[in-house]
Amino acid sequence: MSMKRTTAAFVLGMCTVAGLGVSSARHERRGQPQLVVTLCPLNGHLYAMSPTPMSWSEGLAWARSWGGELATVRTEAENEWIFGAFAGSRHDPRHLWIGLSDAEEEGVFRWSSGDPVAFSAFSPGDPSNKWGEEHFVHIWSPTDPNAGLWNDNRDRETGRFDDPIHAVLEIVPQRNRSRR
Ligand SMILES: [Ca+2]
Repeated sequence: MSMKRTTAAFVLGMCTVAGLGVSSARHERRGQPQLVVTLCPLNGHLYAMSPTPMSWSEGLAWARSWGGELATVRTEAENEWIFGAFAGSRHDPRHLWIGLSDAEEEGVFRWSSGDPVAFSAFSPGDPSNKWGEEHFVHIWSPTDPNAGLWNDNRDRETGRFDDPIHAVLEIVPQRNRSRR
């Protein structure tokens, strides 16, 4: 077994078991469901999936209500990790909203976090802006031929094959400190 394969297996194992409740006072809400977050060992950021399908706009509001943002995807490895952690399976598939949108200016995609666009993973033919109405980006579900790649879509709760679209929240710990 190569060192590379060993490392990948270790990372996958950590991602699987690293679910933990956010316990800081900032995120605690008495009498309401706690946000269950998963630590990504690739970057030390915290991620969570919306409990129900929702539109991109609803997902952004939900993420910000928890002090986060819709996920900003910076690398192929982060994209693959998010897909593996939250997209389910072919038997329980979910599309996943990420923070990318060109709603403000057609053709100019920006992250809701304000971070620079340093990586993209659109599927062949996308962004298509079908009917001039697709301004919000999700990761294709496991049932799609382009599973794991990105599509621009309308601000809606379901995608191709009527698979639900859930939002992915990202919290960057110590965002305001020098640690990246
Ligand atoms: Ca599209």
